[in-house]
Amino acid sequence: MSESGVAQVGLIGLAVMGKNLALNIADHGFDIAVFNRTTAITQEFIRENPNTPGKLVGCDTLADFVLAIKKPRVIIILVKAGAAVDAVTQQLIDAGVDKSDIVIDAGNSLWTDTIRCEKQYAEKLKFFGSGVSGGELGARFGPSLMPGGDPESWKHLKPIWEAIAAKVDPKTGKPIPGAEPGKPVTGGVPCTAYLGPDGAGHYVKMVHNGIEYVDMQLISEAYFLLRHLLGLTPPDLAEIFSQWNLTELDSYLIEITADVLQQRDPAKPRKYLVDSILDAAGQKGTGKWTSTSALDMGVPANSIAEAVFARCMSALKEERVAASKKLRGPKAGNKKHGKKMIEAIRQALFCSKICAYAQGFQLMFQAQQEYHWKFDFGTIASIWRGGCIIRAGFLQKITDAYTRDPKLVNLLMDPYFRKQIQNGQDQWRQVVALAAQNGIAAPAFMSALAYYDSYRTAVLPASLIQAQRDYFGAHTYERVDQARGKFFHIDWPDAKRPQIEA
Ligand code: NBP
Repeated sequence: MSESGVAQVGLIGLAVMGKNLALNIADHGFDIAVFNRTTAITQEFIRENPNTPGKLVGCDTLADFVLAIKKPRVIIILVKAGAAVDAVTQQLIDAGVDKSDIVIDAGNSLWTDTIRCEKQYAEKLKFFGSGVSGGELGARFGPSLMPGGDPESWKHLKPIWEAIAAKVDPKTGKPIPGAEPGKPVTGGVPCTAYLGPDGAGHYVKMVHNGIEYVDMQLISEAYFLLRHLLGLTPPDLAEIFSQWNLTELDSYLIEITADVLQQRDPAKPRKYLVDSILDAAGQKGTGKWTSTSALDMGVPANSIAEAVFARCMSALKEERVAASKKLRGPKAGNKKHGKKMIEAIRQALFCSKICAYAQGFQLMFQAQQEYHWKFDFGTIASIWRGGCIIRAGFLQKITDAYTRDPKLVNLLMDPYFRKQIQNGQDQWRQVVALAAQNGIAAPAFMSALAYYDSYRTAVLPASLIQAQRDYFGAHTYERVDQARGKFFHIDWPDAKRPQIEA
């Protein structure tokens, strides 16, 4: 049962994210009303957490839940993205939420849904969107939070979001570790900032996830090359990734990779778990959304899409097993490479990572024009420095790049990133060539290099594509010696005849 109007905030949806975020909010002294569609889950949650610094008010009905929260109500929804968000929003309206109340969808919703919901429910409540990243532990002890919506609503959410977000050291930009139940981190810069109206926060969260896909793919390709080119074992590799975590590659994903590679299989302790896990990657859709958005807007985010396709390819396990017995390639592996090759793969990973982030930021650059947002890219990179899955020392370098030049069109043009690629590109090319020669699939390394080489090429072969298009479909072409926007067409079959009399 609820007490009337005591809670400063409410939260609906007590699955992995909701439970942990509610405890994080309570740890920061906020009284919070909680509700879950399946009542037993609410009751168990309250039973298991009797002594939180802020009070947890368990509610069995939505009517009780709405009454339990002070007005104007701030209500966070953390349910499955899609239809459930609309269902819960409508139920809140039916239960008495009104126009002065703010409903925050903190799930992984498609940004266009957030734009639609803000409009659709405008007469009934203030609908707001926020990305939350960091998984279970992030939600519990400090996520990265990416809010977007009406700025007035943000004023009500801001104190809660700034309190519960991950914190970074203002001098080093590194995450401040050490939060524990009941003892949150105090001080530091919170990993949250208002990003813009309607779907801006969910768009940024989606791109974060797209980058996460490619970050993970690149790390797994580095692992695979080290294993198959050099014949290294999981514990050797764990050591290498631990060492890499002390370099420019320092990041949460590299850190957990080192941990993963040390893990023995609980069912077969002589084996390493990574060798017992089926090589078929799952996906929930945010990488696909990012790639679809890139295709829709014509932004070349090829490595992000490649990472999604790599998961699709991995899922074709049975077909790949059958093909492996029929389709021939070179014999992989040349264990003579040694330490120099380890460093070359590290450089290839770092250069590819720079290109992947360049694509993600280029995508957001285009989206802000499409949706009339005004992103501060330095701020976006800064709120990803802690709490989220792609957190990395590298993000401080991105913030620095946009501080140097807020109008930077592509990260590759920043002096720091230019220099890093200049330093690493010979080794990057060597690794990509070796992967090809040895028949080892490294699609994200290869597509990142193709992105780099295409982006730095003043004249691409697209002139021939335009000629072909004009030939078969009269699609017209622009000329190098005329202003952009002037289009030409010729009657192509005539071109076979001599144009100039000898
Ligand atoms: P899930 O995405 O697994 O959703 C489960 C929750 O949704 C349960 O509380 C369930 O209630 C509730 N729910 C559903 Br399903 N349909 C409902 C409906 N029609 N009405 C009311 N409640 C409904 O939970 P999650 O993994 O905690 O994720 C929550 C959100 O956060 C999602 O959008 C997810 O994409 C996003 N996210 C997740 C992670 C992660 O690491 N898991 C990270 C970042 C963001 P029930 O108990 O009654 O079934």
